[in-house]
Amino acid sequence: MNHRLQWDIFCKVIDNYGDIGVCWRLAADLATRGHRVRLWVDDACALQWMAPGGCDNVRVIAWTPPLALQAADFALQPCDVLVEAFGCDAAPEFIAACADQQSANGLKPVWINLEYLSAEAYVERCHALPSRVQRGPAAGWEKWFFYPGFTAATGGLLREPGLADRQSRFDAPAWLAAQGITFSREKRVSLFCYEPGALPGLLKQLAQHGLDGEAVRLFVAAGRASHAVKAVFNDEKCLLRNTSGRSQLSISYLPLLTQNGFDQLLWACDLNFVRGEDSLVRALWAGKPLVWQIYPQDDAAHLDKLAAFLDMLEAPASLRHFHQAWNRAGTGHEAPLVLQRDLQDWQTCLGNARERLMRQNDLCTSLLSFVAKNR
Ligand code: TRH
Repeated sequence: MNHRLQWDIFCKVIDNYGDIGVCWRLAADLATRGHRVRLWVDDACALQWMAPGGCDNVRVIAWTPPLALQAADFALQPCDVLVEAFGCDAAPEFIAACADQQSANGLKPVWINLEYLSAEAYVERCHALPSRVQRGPAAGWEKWFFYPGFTAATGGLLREPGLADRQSRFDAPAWLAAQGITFSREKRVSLFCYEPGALPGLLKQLAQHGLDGEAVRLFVAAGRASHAVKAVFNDEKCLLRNTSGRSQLSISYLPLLTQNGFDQLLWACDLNFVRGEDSLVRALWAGKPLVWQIYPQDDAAHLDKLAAFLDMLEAPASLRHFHQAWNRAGTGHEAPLVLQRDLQDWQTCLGNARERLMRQNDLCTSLLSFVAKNR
């Protein structure tokens, strides 16, 4: 059992919502397990809608120089664990303050570099490796690479205690009623994406055929996904109907949801389109068929990452095929037709993956035992 530790998490928001989304989840998870967290972030805007209620024992502090160490009570509550999220470097004055602490009382923080999520093989090789700090006031200290991942030899995935309970108590008809929609036989699909080239093709397919003949209600996430869908409708109004002039597709544009509200959306749907990192993990926990739009990198390194993820899933051919189309760069790609049979295969695949992953330690549990061993 860990005693109550003081964690300092440093987060730089690059773009989109994943960096802060993951850091917030980690901070809140640690706090609900009894720890204290200072979350230093250069742009906390998104927390206003992701987590408007905040969380006891998490202090969100602006990461702007000079760092407000005094106001953050650093001297009273020195850092036990320092987390640099996604390869960012913690503020130098923070490291200097940790080094001063060490000269005063001999204690130094466990220093963790929390990496991006990947199913690639290097993750198991590099997880929990130390790297010696070469210069500055903390020269000679160890920094540890900590990799989230999908196997027992990695740091695992964020999964807060109580998630499965919340999910099993979820009432989909009540959730739909709260959206002003009566429970019906429509297939429910959520869409959280960037601007996939196959989006017009998918919307056309859904409007003309639904999902293999069943009408579809598409819940479109606020922001880039909703702009992308509206742009297709502006361009291709006439294509989005079937031959009898009717559309099989109804669309609900969503406001920005809290992270808990976003989970509920994923639980309520029969098929979830997700992107980036955090929504992918949440869709895995939802255990429903999913399609992932991976964050694209200039050198196309994301394609290996995508292939490794599909291997980890043991994805059937139809799911791989759909992912290839959904992640192809450029515009105007067809979206492969999704049949009922495919959806059933995807459901089996995602249900099995959820079960496997649920048996592994979650990221917070792994971090806590790692810290206990390395203090
Ligand atoms: O926003 P993203 O595309 O973030 C990405 C990835 O993390 C990527 O790896 C990183 O390099 C890049 O940012 C900079 O997708 P992601 O990771 O799913 O994060 C979205 C977060 O937003 C997630 O925590 C869920 C949350 N969210 C809500 O809470 N409510 C909402 O309504 C929506 C749409 C999202």
